[in-house]
Amino acid sequence: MSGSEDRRLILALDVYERERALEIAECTADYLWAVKVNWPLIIGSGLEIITELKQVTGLPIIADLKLADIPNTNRLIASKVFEAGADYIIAHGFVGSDSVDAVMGLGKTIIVVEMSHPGAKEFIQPATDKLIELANELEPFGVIAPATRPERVSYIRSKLKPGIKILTPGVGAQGGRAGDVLKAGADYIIVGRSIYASENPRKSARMLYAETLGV
Ligand code: O7E
Repeated sequence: MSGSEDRRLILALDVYERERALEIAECTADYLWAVKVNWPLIIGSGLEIITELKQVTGLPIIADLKLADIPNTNRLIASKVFEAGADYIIAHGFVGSDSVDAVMGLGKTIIVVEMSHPGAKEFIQPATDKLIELANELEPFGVIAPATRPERVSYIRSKLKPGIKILTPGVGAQGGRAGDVLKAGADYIIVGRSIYASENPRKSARMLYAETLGV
């Protein structure tokens, strides 16, 4: 294990309970680039969990709220979440550039251009080219692309402006493999159940971290 600059693993901390979340984050932090907080943890533990996770891990926190509202509502939500200490927010792009822009005006933003589940083929994948165009225009920190489809990650990388990061959920429980998706052009892998639901989260995080080295 070394400095955070070579870390490409993001923990998707999708548990409800505050104590469990803090315990898992603390014991895996050495192998992570960031911790991603989604609705289950915010509903279960409150927004203050963002501040606590930052204190316990010292890592960046990604608030995965998949914001998809009108600009004013996106702004109202994002401002409270950044205030709580989130370093990045994930927003949907399909609601349009004004809605995404409202979030980007407040802090670092990650736009969804394609999702990892089978249903993503129905509506999101047909819009991916336009969502990539939106990202190229707005230049967010990064985009979300599916680790379950490395060929789509290669495609997205080929169309995306250099410098915009690609973050890929779907490794492990959803069937994606770290090496394949990193080789396809992903910058980071996002992993939830394969770490937090394993018998030994620290060991699982260490093994995934090792897989990301040297790809
Ligand atoms: O399958 P797991 O348990 O490894 O968890 C994956 C996490 O990534 C989980 O928090 C899920 O909500 C999220 N995710 C996907 O699985 N697929 C996507 O397409 C997008 C995300 C995600 O991170 O959303 C960002 C918009």
